[in-house]
Amino acid sequence: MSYPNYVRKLMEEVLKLKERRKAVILAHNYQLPEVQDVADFVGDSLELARKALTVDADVIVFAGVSFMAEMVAALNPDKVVLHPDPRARCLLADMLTPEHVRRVREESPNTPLILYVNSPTELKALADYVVTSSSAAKLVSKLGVDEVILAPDKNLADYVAQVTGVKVKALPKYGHCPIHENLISRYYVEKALSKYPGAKVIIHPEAPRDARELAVRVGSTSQMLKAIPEVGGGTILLGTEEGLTYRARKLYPNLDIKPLNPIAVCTDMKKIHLLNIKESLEKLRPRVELSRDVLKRVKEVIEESLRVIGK
Ligand code: CIZ
Repeated sequence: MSYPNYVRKLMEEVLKLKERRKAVILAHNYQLPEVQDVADFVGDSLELARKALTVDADVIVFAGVSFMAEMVAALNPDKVVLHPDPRARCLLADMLTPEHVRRVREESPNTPLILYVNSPTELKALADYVVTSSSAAKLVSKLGVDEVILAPDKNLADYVAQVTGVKVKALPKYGHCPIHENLISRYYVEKALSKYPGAKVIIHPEAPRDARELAVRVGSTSQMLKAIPEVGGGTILLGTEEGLTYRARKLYPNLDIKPLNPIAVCTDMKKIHLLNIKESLEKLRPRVELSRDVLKRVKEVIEESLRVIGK
């Protein structure tokens, strides 16, 4: 991508500072193109948290929303994890409250409580398992139970129930990502298909069922990227936050890849940009600071979840 001079200069400054600080930058698939381009690794939250385990650096700058930076901190307790703007939160994660968890534990003490990674870190510490959109169905199948509780995304809960045949209770009943619920809805899928007849839709499981029905593949951002060369050419429409399209076009420059809805923009993801990344590298602030006990418990829950999933 060719950037204006102002952006190019900032990119160079960030890269120099990164070297001086011996830091790595991890960027989520939904980040701005220029942030993806200065990052050492780009991926989904789990890929990035695992990548952090293998990097030879004392400082990690996390470009994404807060629960993701906290997951990296939980899995890497000895590293300094910087989150350039802690106001970059997740509306879906914030739909789950301690009261929801307390009540469901009282009402259904023996039903496994599974938290989607898009959830508050303190509440992950109270869950039985933590999943991503790529691992949710696999974990539920492997548990071998008739019923689970999945929080906080009702669409992911519905998708997991559809794929596994297990009863999946959504907690809370209304939890959703406003970008996927409203802007990757059936209306926008039909609108895109009328503009690009015959295009193949690859969609995220946070989208509602009636939108998913029009897709050839459903998956997490990393699964969507993998599916692109497998769906048979022609125009491919990515039904998720628009940032994934930049990554996809970089990976597959010869394919015709478009965002299903170009206005599906997560403004929280876009709160991270070159200026605040540069500032955080200069000041080594803001750091992810959560109680050691919470981070330790979250690490245990994530490790147990990975053990069950069998990776
Ligand atoms: O786990 C992630 O990174 C999220 C929130 C979505 C995805 O599918 O990658």
